[in-house]
Amino acid sequence: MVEGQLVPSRGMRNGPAVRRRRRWPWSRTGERDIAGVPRRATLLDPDLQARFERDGFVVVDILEPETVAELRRRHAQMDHERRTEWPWVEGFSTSVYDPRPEYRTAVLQLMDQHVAPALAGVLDDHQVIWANFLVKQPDADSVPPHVDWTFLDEDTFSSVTVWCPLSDTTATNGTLGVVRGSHRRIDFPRAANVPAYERCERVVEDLADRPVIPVRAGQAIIMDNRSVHFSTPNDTPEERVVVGCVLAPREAELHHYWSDEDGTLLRFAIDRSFYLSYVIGEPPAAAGGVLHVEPVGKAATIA
Ligand SMILES: O=C(O)CCC(=O)C(=O)O
Repeated sequence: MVEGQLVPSRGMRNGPAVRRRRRWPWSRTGERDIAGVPRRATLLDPDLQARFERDGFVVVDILEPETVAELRRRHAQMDHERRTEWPWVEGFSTSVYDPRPEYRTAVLQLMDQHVAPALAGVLDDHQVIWANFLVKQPDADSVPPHVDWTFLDEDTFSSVTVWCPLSDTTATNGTLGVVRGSHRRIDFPRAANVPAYERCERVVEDLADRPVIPVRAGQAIIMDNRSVHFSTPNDTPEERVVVGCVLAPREAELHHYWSDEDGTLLRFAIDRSFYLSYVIGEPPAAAGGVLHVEPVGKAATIA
């Protein structure tokens, strides 16, 4: 299959996914982590899993047109007054940084209701842990190459971003691009308060294959969170709205990394409620949803 081609999901073609008997969860195509341990599989389809392991992303058709229309309608009805705008990317905003827990809960419920069921036929027993609308206003800037935070133990598991636009996206209105294979180079924890742009660029500077991926409304780029990615400017008069969820294997412990004042890198074990109330950018110690915390080294040398 070629990127951008439709890949029918089992959930879509055969009705709601039937919960299957648990089976050996490890990758059937054999990606191994740096220590040589096989990784837990992400996708149900072995061909897609092999492509995902090789490239760090796949493109899959996940949402029916009615679901896309419903998500557009619901998005238009919400009060996005306090979503975060980024001074370094003019015209780009993200809903998950909105400080209101009730707003974030409403977005998570929307994704649980409309996106998670579609993904149940594509991903191998995953849950949504981060639910986000990513918006590019007309004339918005590009988002420079970067890598997402670490959400779990990446020696064993992959977490994924599911980037699913609610209208067709191309290079002219802010589609996503990925540095192919970069996920195999990114082997360090990414803390929320330790910028890693330069380190990421350095680690992948010789990787020239950086496809800018056109995506139809309802298709999704499913991307390993270790992948370096970016998006193009929106040079059109239309707002670009994308569903951007992070999903993790259901059994995986969830992590959030933070560098404390003396530069110690802390690993917080959290539950799914953490990202509903945690004020992103504040020290996470007092946030709801923290299960325990452990120092794992010096941020400067690890992150
Ligand atoms: O939606 C976009 O334009 C970029 C999204 C992105 O890079 C991210 O969420 O990390």
